[in-house]
Amino acid sequence: MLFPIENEIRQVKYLNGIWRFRKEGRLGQGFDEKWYDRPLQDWIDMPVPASYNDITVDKSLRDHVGWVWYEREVAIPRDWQNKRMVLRFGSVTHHAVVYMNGKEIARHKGGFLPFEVEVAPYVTVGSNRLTVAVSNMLDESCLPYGVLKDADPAYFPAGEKQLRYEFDFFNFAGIHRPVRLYTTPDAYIKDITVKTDICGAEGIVDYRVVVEGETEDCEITLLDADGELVAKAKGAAGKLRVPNAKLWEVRAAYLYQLDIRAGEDHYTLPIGIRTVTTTATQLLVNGKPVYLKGFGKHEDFFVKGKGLDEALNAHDYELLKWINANSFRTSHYPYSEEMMQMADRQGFLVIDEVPAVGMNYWKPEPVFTEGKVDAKTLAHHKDTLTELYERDKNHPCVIIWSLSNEMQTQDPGALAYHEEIVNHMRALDDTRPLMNVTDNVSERDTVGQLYDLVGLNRYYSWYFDRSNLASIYPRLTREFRIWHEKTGKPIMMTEYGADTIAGNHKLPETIFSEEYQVEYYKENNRALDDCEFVCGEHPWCFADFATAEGLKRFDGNKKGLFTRDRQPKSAAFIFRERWSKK
Ligand code: BDP
Repeated sequence: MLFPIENEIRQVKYLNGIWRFRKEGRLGQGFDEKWYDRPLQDWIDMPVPASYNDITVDKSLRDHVGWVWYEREVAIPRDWQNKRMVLRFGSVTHHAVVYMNGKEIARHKGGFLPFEVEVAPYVTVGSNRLTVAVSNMLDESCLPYGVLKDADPAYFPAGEKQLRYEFDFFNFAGIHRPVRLYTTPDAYIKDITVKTDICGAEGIVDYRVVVEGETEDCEITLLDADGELVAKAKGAAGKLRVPNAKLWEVRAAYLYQLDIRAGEDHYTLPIGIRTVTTTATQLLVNGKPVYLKGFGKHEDFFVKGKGLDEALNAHDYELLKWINANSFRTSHYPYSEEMMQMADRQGFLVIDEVPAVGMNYWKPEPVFTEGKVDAKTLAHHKDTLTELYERDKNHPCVIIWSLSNEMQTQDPGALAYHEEIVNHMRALDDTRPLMNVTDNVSERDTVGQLYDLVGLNRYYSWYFDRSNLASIYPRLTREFRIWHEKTGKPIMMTEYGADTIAGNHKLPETIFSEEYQVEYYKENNRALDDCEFVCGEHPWCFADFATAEGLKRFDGNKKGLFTRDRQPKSAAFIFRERWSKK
C-alpha cells in the first residue's frame, strides 16, 4: 500500500488535531443508539493522533474495555469534487468502523497497520461528518492475542467485558497515526514493488507498477540524490541498471528516487539499492557481514501513549546514534511509516515484527488447540503478514521479517502453524530473511529450522537464577552452541535485560539497581563475544515503558537503558563504549 504523497497531481489533507470523543457507557451503546447518525452528544476534546487512555485523569477511560467514538467535520474543497478521494488511517488500535455522513464505509481489524477507503461517493462539497468507532478488545482471533471474558455481573455492570492479555505493554488504544484524505486521478498508480540486486559495480532495480484504470504506458525514471537522471524505462515492469551504483549502506544510507508517470498520475518512491543475505553464522548486507547493535523498542510515551510523535522519534534516532547503535526491532508490532522512513534516510536496519505476541497465555498447557491459537488466529496472522509486507516491502531499512515473539514452539501444532506463516511470507518476499523470536530452549523447539536466523530472548540472572550473575556465561554459551548446532543458523540475542530503577544505586549490586544492570550486561556480553555465530545483540529495552498494572511491574517495565523520558541509566554508557568498537 503506497504512502500518500503530495505533488502537482496528488493533494493531501491532514485530518489530525482535536476530534470529538465519547466512551460508551455500556458495550454496544453507540451502535444501538446509532451515534453515527447524528452529531455526537456529551463529547470531550480528544487529540489525534494519540492514545486516548492517558489524556484524561478518568480511570474508567484508562481501563475501559470496549468501544469509544471519535467524530469530526471534513471539509471537501470545491476543486476536489470530481477527483478520486481516499481516506487513509495510519493505524487505529485495534478495530475500527468508519462512517461518513452516517453511512458505514469501512471496517478494519489490526491496530498497527494502515487502511484506506475511497470516499467520493459518500461526500459532498463543503462539510461532511466523519465518525470512527474504535475498540480495544482483543480475543484469540487477534494479534496481539488477548482473552475477552464477561465480567462477573455480581460486581460489574451487566454486559461489561474484562480483557486479559499476556503481552507486556499497556494496551493503549485510539487513532494512533495520522488520518489523511488524498486525491489521485481516476486512473492511478495503485502499487509499486521494487527489488534490488547488486552485480559488480552495477545496481539492479527490478520494478513492478500496478496501475488501476485506463492509461497510457508507464514512464519510469530513476534519479540520484542530486536529482540527476541515472536510468529510465517504459512499461509497468522491468529492470533498471545503475552503473557505479551508490549502495544503501548501514548507517550510510543512499536513496534514489524512482519517479513514475502513468497517464495523468505521478508518484515518486525513495528506494535504496542493497541486498540482505545470511550464512550459517552471519548476516550480510551488500555481501558484507554486519553485527546488529541496537534494541527492541516500543512506541510509548507520556500522555499520548502510542500516538505518533515525530519529535520523540527524531530524538530516539539521535539517542540511537549517541549509543552507536545501527538497528532496532519493531517489538512487538509494526511501527509508524514515518518511523520507517526515518530509518531509510538514516541507514538504520530494522527487524520488522508483526503483533504475534502474547500467545503464551496457557503456558505450560498446549496453546495450538481449538479455541486457543487455531485456524482463526492463523488466518489473521497471515493477513497481518500480507498487510505488513504490502506496507513495508519497499523500505531498504527492513532487513528481516520477524514472524512472532515467544510462541510456545514445543507444542504439537506449532510446526504446522509456523510452516504456514513461513511459506506465506516467503511467497510474498524472496529477498529478506525470516526470523522467529523465541524464549524456548532448542531441545523443545520444533520450528527453528524453518527460519533463516534464530532470535533468542534470554533473561538468565533475572527471571532465572535471579541475582546469580555467575550463571550467565556458562548457561548462555552452552545454550547458544546447542541452538547453533541444531539449526545451522546465525543466532541473534533479541532480548536480554534486568529491571532497573534509575537512580537506585547499590554496592554490592542487587537487583533493580543501576549497578546490577551494568554487571548483568557485562556478563551477557562476555558470553556473546565468545560465540562467533552470534550476529547481533538487542538489549531489552531501549527505554522504560508502560505496562498493564501488575505485581512484577512497578510503574511499568523498567528494563530500559534509557528512562521513559529518555535519560541514560549507567548501563547505557557500557553499550556506548562497547558499540563504538564492535
Ligand atoms: C519478554 C517479552 C517482552 C517483555 C520482556 C520482559 O518479549 O515483551 O517486556 O520479556 O519481561 O518475554 O521485560
